[in-house]
This record gives sequence, C-alpha cells and structure tokens, in this order.
Amino acid sequence: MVLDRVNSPEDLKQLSLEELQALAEEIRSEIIRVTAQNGGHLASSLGAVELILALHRVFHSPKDRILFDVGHQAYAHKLVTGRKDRFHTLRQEGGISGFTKVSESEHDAITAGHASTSLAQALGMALARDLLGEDYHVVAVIGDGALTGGMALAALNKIGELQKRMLIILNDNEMSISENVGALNKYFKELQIRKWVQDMEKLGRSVLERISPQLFGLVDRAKEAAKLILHQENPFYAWGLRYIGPVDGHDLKGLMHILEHLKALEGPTLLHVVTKKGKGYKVAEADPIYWHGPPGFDPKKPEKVSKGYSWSQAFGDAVTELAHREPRLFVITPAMREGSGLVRYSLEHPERYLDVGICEDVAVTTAAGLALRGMKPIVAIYSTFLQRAYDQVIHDVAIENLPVVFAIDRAGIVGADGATHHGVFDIAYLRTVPNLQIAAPKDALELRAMLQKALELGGPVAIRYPRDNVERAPEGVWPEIPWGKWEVVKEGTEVYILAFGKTLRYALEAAGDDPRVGVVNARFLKPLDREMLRELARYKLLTVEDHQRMGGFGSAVLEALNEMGLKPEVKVLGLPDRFFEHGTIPSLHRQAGIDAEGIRKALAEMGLALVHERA
Ligand code: HTL
Ligand code: MG
Repeated sequence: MVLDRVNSPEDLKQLSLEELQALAEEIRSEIIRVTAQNGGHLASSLGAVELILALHRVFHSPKDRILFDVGHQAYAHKLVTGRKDRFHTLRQEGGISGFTKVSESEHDAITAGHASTSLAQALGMALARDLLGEDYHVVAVIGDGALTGGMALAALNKIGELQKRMLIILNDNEMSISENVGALNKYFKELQIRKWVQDMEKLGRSVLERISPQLFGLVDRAKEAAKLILHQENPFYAWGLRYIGPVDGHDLKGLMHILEHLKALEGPTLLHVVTKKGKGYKVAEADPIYWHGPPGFDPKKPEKVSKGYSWSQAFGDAVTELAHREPRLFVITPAMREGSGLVRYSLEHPERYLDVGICEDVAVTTAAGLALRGMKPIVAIYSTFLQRAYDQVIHDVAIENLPVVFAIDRAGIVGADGATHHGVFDIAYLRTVPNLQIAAPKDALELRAMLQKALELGGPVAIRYPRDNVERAPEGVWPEIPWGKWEVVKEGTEVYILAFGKTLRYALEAAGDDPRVGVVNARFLKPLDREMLRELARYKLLTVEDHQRMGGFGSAVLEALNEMGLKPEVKVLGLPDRFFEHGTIPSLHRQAGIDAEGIRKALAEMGLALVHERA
C-alpha cells in the first residue's frame, strides 16, 4: 500500500505520478470502508481526492494554509495528514471529527461545519500574513454549494478589492446536497460548455472533420450557441480576481501542473475545478444526493436504507397537505430539501417552494418579503443554521410582527456531526425576541395542530423538533390544541417534571408509575402557560430540555416564577455551559444528564430517592 508510506503531506513529494494515482484509489477504498461503518460525507469526499492530493503535493501544509469550506469533503486530507490510524474513529465518540478542526490537527487551517466561511477566513489569514511579514500560501477550497452563501460572495468582493495573494479553488460538482441553485451555478455550467466546445474545436480541427463531418457540424453549432457566453465578461474578472478554468478535477497530473504555476502568481486567483460528486463509487456517482451523507451501509452491496419516519418527514407531509388547503402557504429551504423532508412538497407545490441555496439569511428575509405582501411563508430550517439568520429574524420579521413560521428541525443534540451542528442554542436566542412565539410538539399530530394554528396567528412562530423518528400521523387528521396551554400527561403528588419537546419521553420513562411524580408536556415556551405554572408551583418542579441550560426553557420557567413571586423548589436540567463533540445522541444526552437516568438522579436529589431505587 502506498498509503502505508504516507504519514504526512511531505511524504507525497517523494511519490511518482503512478504511485499518487494508486494512492488516490487506496484513499477511496478507505473512505468507503470507514463511511460504510460509521456513516459520513461519502460522495463529497470521494469527489475531492485528486484535488486534495494535488494540493498537498504542490503546497506545504502546515506552513501553507489549506482551508476546506464546510470541511465535510476533506477525508482524503485527514488520511494524508497523519490521521490514517485514527480514521476508523471518524465521527465516533472520542474519535476524529467529520469536519476539519483546528484543535484536531495542525494541518486543519479552520474549524468548519457550516458553509461559506473559508473565503473570509482566507482573507483574514492573508492580511495577517502580510502584516506580520510572513511568507506562506493561503488556499481556500470551496464547493459550488458553499459559494451560494452570501458570506462567501461578500468576502469575494473584498478579496477582489484588496488584491492579497491567495488561491481560491472552486470545487464545482454541480451539486449542493441537492442539485445546486442560483445564477452563478448556471454560469458555471455555461463555462463548462465553453470548455467542451473549445476542446472539441481543437480535436475537431485535427481529427473530427475526418472521422465525422456531422459531429463537427454539431460542434460548430454549439460554438455558435456559446458565442454569447464566450464574449460575456467573466464575473470573477469583474470582481478583481484572476479566473482560470474550468479544469478536470480528477486529472492529478494536470492539477499538479496548473497549481505549480498558480503558486507563483501575485494577487487573488480563482481556479475552477470540475469534479464528480461520488467519483469512483458507482452508486454514489449515480445518486449523489442519497450518498452525500449516508448512514452506515454494506460496502459490498451498498443499498439505500430507510431510516424510519422522521420528524422532518412528518413536517413535510403536514405542509404538503396544508398547502392544498391554504393557497398562501409558501415553503422556503436554504439548501436542505431532503434533510427537511421537503421532496414531496417540492413536487406537489413547485410554484410555492423555494430553495435559496446555502443562505439562511436570504431564506428568512425572503420570507419577510412574502409575508409583507400577503403570503404565509414557512422557513424550514435546522436549528444550527438558523443561527446564521438571527438579525433577519429580529430585524426583518419580528419587529413588524410578520406571519413567518420557523419550522426548526434538528433541534437539540444531533449526534455524529458534532459541535458545529448541535441545535442547542435556538431557544436562548429566540426567546428574547419580542413577538416571536415558541413551541415544541410531543408528536406528529401535535406538530400538525401547531403548524395549522401558527399560520393563523398573524405573527412569527417558531416550532422546534428534534433529529429523531416519530410515529406517522394519519393523513387528513388535523387535531386542535389550545394554543399556549400545557398538558398534564401524568398526575403527581410531590413533584412535576416539566418537559419541553423531545425530553418528554425521558420524563415519562423516569417517572414510571411513581404516584408522586407528575409529568407535564410543556409544549409552549413562549408564551409560557403561567396559569398552569401557578398551579404547579405548589409542588417541586424539575424542568428538562434538549438545549443549553443557560437561557433555555428552565430559565424561562424560573423567570416566570420569579415574576409571579412564587418560590417552589426548582431544578433545571439541560446542557451544561460547554460544547459537546460528536457522539451518539443517547450517549450525549446521558453525559448531559437529560435522559431518563439523569432525570431519575435529579429526582433523587430532590428527595424522591425511592423512584431511583425502583428503577
Ligand atoms: N447551511 C450552512 C450554513 N452550512 C451547512 N453546512 C449546511 C447548511 C448543510 N450542508 C452541509 S454540506 C452542504 C450543505 C448545504 C452542501 C455543500 O455543497 P458544496 O459541497 O457544493 O459546497 P459538495 O458536498 O462537495 O458538493 C453540511 O452540513 C455538511
Ligand atoms: Mg458541490
């Protein structure tokens, strides 16, 4: 194995082209083997193997800084930067991260997970380098999806102005997680056609004319059609960047050759590299959407597995049905059609569906525009990515109390994606915003009830639900629940567990049949059900949530009790004030003490030890 001889990127410098090509295949096998075990970002990483090898061959990491946007495509980078022995621990608790992470390796230039940050970071690094009188290369690798983000585009604007020396590699596979969207993406396709036309033209002069005059005619016509494009100004030039490409991102020799040349250039350069998502693994090439981030699979017989019926699908089914009745309903996703359960919706209601690309800010503010002109937009968004649109929530939606519904998916601990992706801040950052109401359903029926009602309220509402499966609600059933009212699920005589969202299940499990322990589905966080809280304040209270303890549901309960002048004994369970890395959801919940065991322990501390013993 060539990989056996590669312990750092410097070792690549000794290898012949043939050895490097063999290494690329070995790396692919290793990526497939380990993602089959652990799940992970398979297709993206397979597509970037040659690019990564060429970069590490030509540049000198860690002196030169190679930044991977999102960082999910960098498995080959991990394998050649001294982590091959730990690569089997990818995304496992205690193992290496699925993204690049500064604290994990000196070769990881940035900590990433969220998209579109690399260009601004590269600019910052180039500025620091020049100010400190240092000399190294800064290379940012950014996908066509990540380049749909406003942050990346805004950084380009400044990069073009400042003219610092840096190399931007656009890794264009025409895919975000779904098909990529946006005007630039269309333009990239046109550039690829132009390249094809030029290649054909060269080939045509020498060979084609002789072999097939018809085919040559075709090329001529294509050239004619592409003429407009040929003469159009390249937007990167307009931005002040040198544009080079498109080049074949799997041609190792060609890539090394061109990178060697680009190294010598001053100012910012963008190299447009065309890659195939899933390259080298048939199923992933054929269906890069499923294989973008599959769970484990059998590498010999790779098959799609149904992960069960998720909250995302429950949401997708609900809005699909609702939209048939509510002509003003409109759903926006920032690049997460599949993840947010919106495939069916997008097919049944294409005219009231929008994938804006990886730009959560644009998703929220477009919703504001829709709401200002009479539509009822729902922004389907992951908790962690809504962080990107906080000002838009306040400034564009909440101030004028606009009817925008935020369907917040992946709320709480999300598991293997780790610290960058856990959705554990949304309650804290949303509950301080006036006008905005916050709810969390206990099951798919309650989700339907909340969605339906939220659309009628006339102001912003956030509905949060976890990364988990849920029992399917029957089609056509639309229950009503009293808005703002909690639900006593189990009566108790000494203590009430107030559970928000997913933790209700843990609370019921912990309470068992102990008559002293009551359980409340505290499904509305804002407004809180103060009436019920006042009643319950006669008992001891234990709040539990899958969210930071600070500023979360428990805090809201404490604040309300304080305002009402009530002083029951209260204990708050939630995530402590630290970041959680990757791991399984149950394991991380256990560590945070918010699962059934943690709740039992808390009950014991509140003097209900018997409950603990019985369990
Ligand atoms: N929104 C933000 C701000 N960050 C992320 N990471 C997402 C959403 C979710 N996401 C990914 S990977 C990805 C998205 C949308 C597609 C990136 O496409 P790109 O790369 O073209 O940049 P490719 O996979 O190689 O085609 C993750 O969460 C990992
Ligand atoms: Mg892409």
